[in-house]
Order: sequence, then C-alpha cells, then structure tokens
Amino acid sequence: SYATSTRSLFNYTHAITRGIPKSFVEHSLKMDTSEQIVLSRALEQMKNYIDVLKRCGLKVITLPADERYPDCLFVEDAALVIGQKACLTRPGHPSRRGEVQAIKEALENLGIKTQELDDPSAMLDGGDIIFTGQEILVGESERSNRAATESLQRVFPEFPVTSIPICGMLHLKSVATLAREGVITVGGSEPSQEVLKLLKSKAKGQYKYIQLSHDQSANVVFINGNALIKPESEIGSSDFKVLTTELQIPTIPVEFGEFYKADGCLSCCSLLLQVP
Ligand code: CIR
Repeated sequence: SYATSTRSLFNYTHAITRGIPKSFVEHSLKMDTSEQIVLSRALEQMKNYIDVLKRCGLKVITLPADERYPDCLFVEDAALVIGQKACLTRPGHPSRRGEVQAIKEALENLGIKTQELDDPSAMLDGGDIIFTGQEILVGESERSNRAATESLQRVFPEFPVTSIPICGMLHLKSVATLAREGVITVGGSEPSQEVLKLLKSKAKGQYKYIQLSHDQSANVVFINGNALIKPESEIGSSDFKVLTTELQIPTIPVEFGEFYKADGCLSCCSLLLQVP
C-alpha cells in the first residue's frame, strides 16, 4: 500500500476556481499558437471539471473572470496552500501579476492566512510547485527562480523546499505531479526524463515514479482518494491504461483539451483547500 501518515494533507473540503474571460481565447499566453481555442468548448470543459470537483466532495467557489487577465482561470499559479496557510506567488510573467489579489481576498474570506514572498526579486508560478506531503519541490523555470525557492522555505519552514532546475517545458507540473500519496507521475519527453533524474537525485522524500509516454498524461490531480486524469482521447490508450491500473485508486477522466491549447494542465484550474 502507498498509504502514509500524510494522507490527511490531501483531504480537501473546498476548491477555488475562476471564470473564463473572453480575452482567454485571443490573449492568453501560449507556447504554440497554431490551435484556436473554442470558447464554448472551454466553458463546457470547465463546467464538467467543476462538477467532478463536487463529486469528489468539494465545495467549489468560482471567482468571477477578470477580462484584464486572460490567464486568470489558471488559479493554481497564484498561491501555494498547505493546510490553513497560503503563500501568495509573484507570477513570472508580468501579464499575470495582477491575478493574485482576487485569490488573496478569496483565501482570506475562507479563513486561510496568506503570506507574501519576502524577496522582491522572487518570481514564482504555482504550476512549478509539487507539494508531496514530505517536501515542496519547486521547478526553477522561466517563470520561477531561486530567490522564490529560498523565500518559500522561509514561509514553510516545516517542510524542506527542494529546487529542481527545468528547461524545455512551461512548468514543473507540465510534466510531473503527485498522483497519490508517495507516487509521482512523469512524462516521456527528453526534458521530462531529465526532470525524473533530478527528482531521483535531489528529492528528500521516497517516491514511486510512474513513467508515462506523453508529458500531458503526467498531470494528475489527487483529491480525497481519487485521481483526476485526462481521457483516453487526449493521452492515448497506453498512458490511460497505465494510470487506470497502476495508481490503484479510482480515476476520473476529465476532458481538458481547450485549456491545453494555452498550456494549461488539469491541476491548473483549481486551488484545493482544507477549510476548518
Ligand atoms: C501561462 O502561460 O501562464 C498560461 N497560459 C498557462 C498556465 C498554466 N498553469 C499551470 O499549469 N499551473
């Protein structure tokens, strides 16, 4: 069994999500602009995603979209929340900095204490952070830097903060996530294999690694004993089979193709919380 004493850290009561601004279609940041986002489909996929969060037992608070921030639906990037404490981030791309204020207010309204990064040179996107229950792994990317890692360590002295330099991907979580207690899924591209090597050599905790063929299959969301995964139509039958058999917990397929066109992964559209 993979069960560890950290189980309770992954039992959530609430999730914060955010509406999709119309500006998402044309103005969201995209590594590859060749595929046109279809807003109606994105809205449908978001609605279904929220339904799945509710099925996992969460009360979902959906903040209104802000047209000024085309990427504001990707709420994961604005904070790292562990228990009743949150560290607000300073998103690495300037167009996203303003997203954090609404998240700060929503967290505080729920009784979660927020702290800021204490170093003005810190840059951090939540998509670069994997909290494993044993430690905080932080991708050092084009969006997140060493100053943020060090600052994050001061906000969460109770967990080791381990920095993982990455390149060739947007975020650490674009290619690796904690799929359940003690289990990390990793994608199959060459840059992902580099990440796997670094995780094995630098992580302080002990993990089982599940290797997948496609990078986007590796973004799994672990909620209250369930794993949200992408459907077979998006990740192919072999990765789908690996996830549904090897995780050994119920898996829930969630379509997310419209968000992937803007480099969004399953985890990016929610902040998972334990509200007392
Ligand atoms: C961006 O480039 O910032 C957004 N278009 C995508 C952010 C995805 N965030 C995440 O996976 N945590």
